[in-house]
Amino acid sequence: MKGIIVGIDERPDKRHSSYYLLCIEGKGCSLMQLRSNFVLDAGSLVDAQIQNGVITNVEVEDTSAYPGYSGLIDAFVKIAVKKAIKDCGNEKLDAITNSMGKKIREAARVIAKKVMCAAPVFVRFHNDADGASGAYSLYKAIGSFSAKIGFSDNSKIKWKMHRSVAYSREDALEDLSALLGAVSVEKPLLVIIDFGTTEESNEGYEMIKDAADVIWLEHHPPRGSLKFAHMQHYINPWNFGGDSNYTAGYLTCELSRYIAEIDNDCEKEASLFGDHSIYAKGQGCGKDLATLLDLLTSDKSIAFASYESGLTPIDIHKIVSDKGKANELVEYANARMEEMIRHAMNIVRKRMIGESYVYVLDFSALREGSSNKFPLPGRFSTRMSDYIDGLGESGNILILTFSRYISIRIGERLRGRIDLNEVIDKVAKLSDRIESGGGHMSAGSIKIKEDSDRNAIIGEIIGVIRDMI
Ligand SMILES: [Mn+2]
Repeated sequence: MKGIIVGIDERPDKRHSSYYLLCIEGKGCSLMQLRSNFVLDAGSLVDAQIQNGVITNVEVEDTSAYPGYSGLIDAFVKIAVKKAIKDCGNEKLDAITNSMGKKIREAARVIAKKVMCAAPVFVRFHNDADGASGAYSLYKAIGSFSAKIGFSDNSKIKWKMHRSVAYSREDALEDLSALLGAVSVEKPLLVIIDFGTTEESNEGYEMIKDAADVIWLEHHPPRGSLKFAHMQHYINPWNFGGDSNYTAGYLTCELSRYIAEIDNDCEKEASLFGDHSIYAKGQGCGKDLATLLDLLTSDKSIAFASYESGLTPIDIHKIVSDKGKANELVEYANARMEEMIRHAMNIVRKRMIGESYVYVLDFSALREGSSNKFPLPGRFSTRMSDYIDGLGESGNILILTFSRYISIRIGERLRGRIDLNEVIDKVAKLSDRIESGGGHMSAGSIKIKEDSDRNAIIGEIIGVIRDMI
């Protein structure tokens, strides 16, 4: 078998190292994970005899063949990754997708090439329905693409649910240390889905950018001076005539369709619904998947007996494939959400500003005595805001507090009149007690400094909003 050693997982005892052999012949391509009786170098062109997954005899033809071979891989990728994807039928979404099309396709090609070269890939996705549905779709696409080249090992791709809004220095250090022992002819790849568009990510990006290629799929409005916002694979609908209603999960779903022919309509709808997009239809499999992902990303232990906190798309796939279990979990999540909202409406404080109402809720009081982490405060505030919208008042704002966080939701009738990022900037100017903050136009959160007077800050938020409406 003639091919190139594209990657090695090195072990101290070389006999236990794994070698990845890529063979391209005509239109066919295969990638194999093998042991070897000989020590080989990444980038070598070899003619190998293989028995039971072990290289038993080998002729090394060229130890630095990779640069020449790279073009061959590019040519294969160009054919394997689609040139264009079909429209989905929603004109506005399709228009944004099409204007980003070239960039999405380029990113899809990068991912395909990394998979072919067994390069380490880290996918970090935001811990909500939007981020998780994007990751799940990408997982399906990579699985399908890998199968096409006869490769079933997915250990080169590490999925990590990300609980913060920034890609920090610590995150970069974690990713860098995970690269030890992995050798590939291609640089590792970091894929960020649905978080990170804030200045706090600058430091993490600076640390990782030389060691890995980065693909950043986002839909939060870019704010401040972002060192990564102009890099080749930063894709954000805000830069292409769209806004946050075109969700990051949806973007990832479209990218996935370039990589492989998969059905991801439910994931698309789940990402739109989960993030409250105006394009969400709010029914069918997407709504249930969003509920399920909200539950799983909040508290994995509700669905899995084993205690491992990180949720991966493999876990999601296990649940989604078991219809009975999935339905049971969706029912549970809906019932619990309803019960929490009922309870919240009993303890919420309500006051009037102008013709609108401001609701202030202490989330810790609501969750007291329960070890169940579902729902997390952020999405609870989104659902509660929906519920309040249904009351038919002329306008409403929900402010929810939990430990050092203040989460704000602008109700339906005030949307477009208040830009939360502007509110947060103004409050930050008034007060030196804000550690960080940001989000979308109508949904955002603030982290306050330790020992700050929360009520005083809430008072300032209400004051700023009052001046705006
Ligand atoms: Mn999102």
